Order: sequence, then structure tokens, then C-alpha cells
Amino acid sequence: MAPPVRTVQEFLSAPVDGSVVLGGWVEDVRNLGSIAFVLVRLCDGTVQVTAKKKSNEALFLQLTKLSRESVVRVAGNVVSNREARQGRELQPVRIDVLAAAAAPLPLGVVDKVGAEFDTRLDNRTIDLRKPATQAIFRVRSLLEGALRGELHRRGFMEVHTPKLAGAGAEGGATLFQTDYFGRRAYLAQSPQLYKQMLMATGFDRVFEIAPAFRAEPSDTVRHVTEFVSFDGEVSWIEDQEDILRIIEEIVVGAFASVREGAKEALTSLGVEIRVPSLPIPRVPYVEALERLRERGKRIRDGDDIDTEGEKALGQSMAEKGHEMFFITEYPTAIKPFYVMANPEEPEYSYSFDLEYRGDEMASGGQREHRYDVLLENLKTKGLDPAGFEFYLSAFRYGIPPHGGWGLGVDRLVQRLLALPNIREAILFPRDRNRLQP
Ligand code: AMO
Repeated sequence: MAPPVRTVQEFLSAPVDGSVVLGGWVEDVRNLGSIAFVLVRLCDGTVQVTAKKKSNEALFLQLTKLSRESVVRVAGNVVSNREARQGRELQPVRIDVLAAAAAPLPLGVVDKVGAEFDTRLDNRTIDLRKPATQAIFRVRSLLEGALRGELHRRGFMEVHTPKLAGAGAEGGATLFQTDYFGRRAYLAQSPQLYKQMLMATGFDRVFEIAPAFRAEPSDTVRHVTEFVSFDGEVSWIEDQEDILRIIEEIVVGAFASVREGAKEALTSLGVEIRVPSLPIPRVPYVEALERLRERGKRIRDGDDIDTEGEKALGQSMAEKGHEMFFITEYPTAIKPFYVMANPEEPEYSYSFDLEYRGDEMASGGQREHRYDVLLENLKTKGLDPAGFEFYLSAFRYGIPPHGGWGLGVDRLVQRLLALPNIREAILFPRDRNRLQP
């Protein structure tokens, strides 16, 4: 038998009165006694299969007994029918059940009643059959592709750095430790150390889209333990403005591509993408605190801006027409050891966060490339330089000034599509309570 048609599009291009073989899932079976309608779901929609009892009783019986979500191959003839959704239907001559679905289903694919989110995640392969769930991942795929394209166009090289690491890059609190043949190893919290080390080699514009791991004990709608980090690192920068310009251009460019390329998916999600205009506002940390205090938030100089603060700041910027903005020049004390301090005001650093709809999407900045200062920074943060020797050696033998960013793809998709939970944007999310499926 010929391979089945996969899409409604292919079905529609088959000649009327010709024969076609469909492959798909049984979405619904309606038995009206003398006639039965089966909706077979292909990759991009459904096709109506119609059988009359009097034409072929055995086939009619077989059809009406199909359990929902079974995988079938149906061979038949294409017949015009103005009442069918596509203006045509398939009248079967043969049905093969390739995989019968057990009943009852733990989760309905077309049911109007919403299931609990945990039930959906527990049965994700069924949940992912829903067009609305699929639409999220179609948008996500386009977004990732667009981000890649933006960077390739700017001369960036895609790289892959180790995910099994000998040292943590982003602080001890969220490290996943594992046994590595009797030695201690960690799951990479970010590609930070390696993307910087590449700046010592002459690869001067690199990016990576890869998983990052954080042992986040908190159960929030914006944290998971495994997320996809979209990182870039650039050599020979004058200052961190060079990084801000790249990231704002690529994010805005990618939004525009998704708006154009994912129209169908966006419509099915009821989402309209607003593309921010350039340049995206820069709000220095000190000014951010003032804004927050104006809104009644109690925050001391030097404090990190917490989730609630980010939300309030997001609101205040949104009122001025800015859904996306940077917070720049964070206090050096609350930033990691690799961040460069402003030599004129060392308590503030060349660092930034990218904020969108009240949530942090990315962090980055200019890095400390001077070996002696970097060594001191490690000690100041209470880290043992011996554990970072592999990283420090890249600085000992010559590295140009550089900077970069790390952006959480899952969070970006969550906020772009206004999803209530980051897990909606992840195929098989991982958190403190969820390691399967
Ligand atoms: P940071 O730790 O701020 O910076 O992480 C960068 C971005 O990654 C996303 N993110 C997360 N997303 C989901 N769940 C989590 N648990 C989680 N943790 C982080 C966020 C965040 O803004 N090395 C630096 C980046 C750099 O300076 O280049 C870093 O990792 O969107």
C-alpha cells in the first residue's frame, strides 16, 4: 500500500473520485444507524470518513467500533460533499487499525471541559495532540529558528558546550550534583564559563541554544529545573551597549518573523504579537528603584529587584507604552563574579536584565577579562579559584574584552503567548515534583 497522506492539504489536492489512503487518529465516531461519520485527524486537521451500512455492512461495523484516538489507515474514494468541512469526504473501502487506543482515555483531545494541568502533563502525548497545545510549539520552533537566523546573519557561529561540568557558573544554591566515576560533577547551570573561554580562542561571536539546569526548589509559574538557554558571547566590544543593541535587534527581529510566519498558530491561540519598537528603553537600576518607591514598594539601595518588584516595574513601563525594557547597571554585589564593575563607580556593574511583560527574560553584560581582577572577584564572592583553574587559564594567556547574554527561551515563549505557566511552553517540563514523562 502507498504511504498514507499526512495532511489535509494533500487530501485536498487529491482528485475528486480518485482513491486516497489516509493515516491518522480517530478523533470522533458518530453512528447514526444507517450511516456513520468518523473524523480522522491528520497532522494539520481532520478529514471526514463516511460509511453507509448498506454499501458494506462489515466495514460499517468495523468503523463504528473504532475507539477514539486509535491510529488507522483508511483507503477509500474522495467524494464531493458540501456538508463536510472540506467540501469533500472519504468513502472507505478498507480500514486497518494500526494501533487501537485503550478506553477510556485519561484525557480527551477535543473535550470542551478543561482537564487539570497536572493531568495534561501526566498524559502529555495525548495533550500534545490538541491543536491549541501544538500551536504553542509551532510558534516556539519558529521563534528559535528566527533567533538563529538573526545571529547567523550577524556572523555568529553556533556552538555546543559541555553540560556535565566540574564547577558551577551561577552560584551554589541551584547546583545539581552528580557522581562522575567517583568525582563530583554538576549539571551545567549555564554555558557561561565555556562561552567566555571561547572568546580566548578567536571565535569572536558565538551562540548556543541548549538545556541549562537549576535545582530550583521553588514551585513557581516561571521557574523549571531544566530550561533552554539562548546564549551569546561577543568579543571586542567597546562597552555593554554593543550587547544591548544586538539583543534588542534580534529579539525584535524574531518577534516580527514570528508574527509573519506563524499567523495560523497565533490566531488559534488568540494571540496578537506586538513588536516593540527600537531602541528598547534602558532603565538604570537606581532609576528603577525610584520608580518602585514611587509606587509604594519598600526596597533598599543595593537590594535585588524581586518578582513582585519586576511586575510593578513592568506595569509602570507598560503604562508608558513599553512592554520590553532593560534594567542596567545593577549593583556589583548582587551580580556573579564574572561581571565587570564600572571602574568609576565600582559598586555598580556593567550588567543588565531584559524585562518583558513584568518578567526577566535575559541577563548579561560586559565581563571581567582582566585576570587579576577576575581572581579577586572569585575570592570576594567566597569561591575557591582552584576550582575554576580551567576557566582562569583562558584569561591568563590573553583574552579580548567581551560580553554577552543568556536568555530563557521557555520564558520568552510563555510571555509572548501570555501563557499562565512556563510549563505550557515546554514539551516535557521538569520541576521539583516532575521527572516524568
Ligand atoms: P541568569 O541566571 O539570569 O543568567 O539566566 C538567564 C535567563 O535564563 C532564564 N532562567 C530560567 N528559566 C526558567 N527556569 C529557571 N529556573 C531559570 N533560570 C534562569 C531566565 C534568565 O533571565 N550566565 C548568565 C547569562 C549571561 O550573563 O550571559 C545567566 O545564566 O530567562
